[in-house]
Amino acid sequence: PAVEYELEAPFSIEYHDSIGSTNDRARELASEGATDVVVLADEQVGGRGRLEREWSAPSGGVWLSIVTRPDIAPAQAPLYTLAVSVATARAAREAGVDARIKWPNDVVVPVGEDGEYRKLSGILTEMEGETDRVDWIVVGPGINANIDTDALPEGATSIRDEVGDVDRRRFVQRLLEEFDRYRTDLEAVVPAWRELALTLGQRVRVERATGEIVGEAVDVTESGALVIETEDGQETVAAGDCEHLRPV
Ligand code: BT5
Repeated sequence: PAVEYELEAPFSIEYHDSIGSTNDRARELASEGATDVVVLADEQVGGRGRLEREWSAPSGGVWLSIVTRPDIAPAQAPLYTLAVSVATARAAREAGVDARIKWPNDVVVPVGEDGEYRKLSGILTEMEGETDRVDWIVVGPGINANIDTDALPEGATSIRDEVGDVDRRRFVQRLLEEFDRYRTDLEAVVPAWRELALTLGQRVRVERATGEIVGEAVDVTESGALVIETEDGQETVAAGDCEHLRPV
């Protein structure tokens, strides 16, 4: 295999040199009853973003999906996404990258002072369950690790282009350790997230199927929704309703 993923993290690892989408494989494992499993790949040929968008995932990246079965309500699931974004940003920072979080699900590297950024990582969260309780949740972060930015869509960056290649085994180990810590202490997620957020304090435009909102991003709620101060007062946007968020 391209990477030896013998980890000490409290998850078992299923590694693939190449796969369609780690989230698809993780969903399959989840529906068979698996938990605390991580599907990892060097390359994905059918990587997925949110809202049926494509995710480019050439060899050299860190493409993974975490399967867990937490005792939480679906409304708390966005906290799992935030927890993984904190874990990803921390692992990237330890590798020397100036990683920050762009609400709701991106880890980015700021460029200049005006809120612009390049995207280092995105997260796709999927789940199944009842209205009051999640059955399983799959959180899938993709990180542009040891990849030339030329091989990625415009607006992307990679760990290689920021600081040089990273030890992927160590990176994944740190990401999973951090995630494991926050999933057992969900109240700590939002405070940790705020410290790394690029979005807070920015004037932003959020596009939703139901229309756009422009204003200053002032906070996230305890379930991970973004609070925006507009001319007409405060509005709250759930992560799932956000199609695009841009600084304006
Ligand atoms: C995301 O979607 O940012 C979630 C991406 C999740 C990918 C991981 S990899 C492991 C797991 N398995 C999967 O199949 N998926 C997850 P979204 O917010 O919709 O952003 C998608 C947009 O980001 C695309 O429309 C492109 O513009 C851009 N993009 C695509 N590939 C990229 C890349 N490698 N780096 C940066 N930007 C990219």
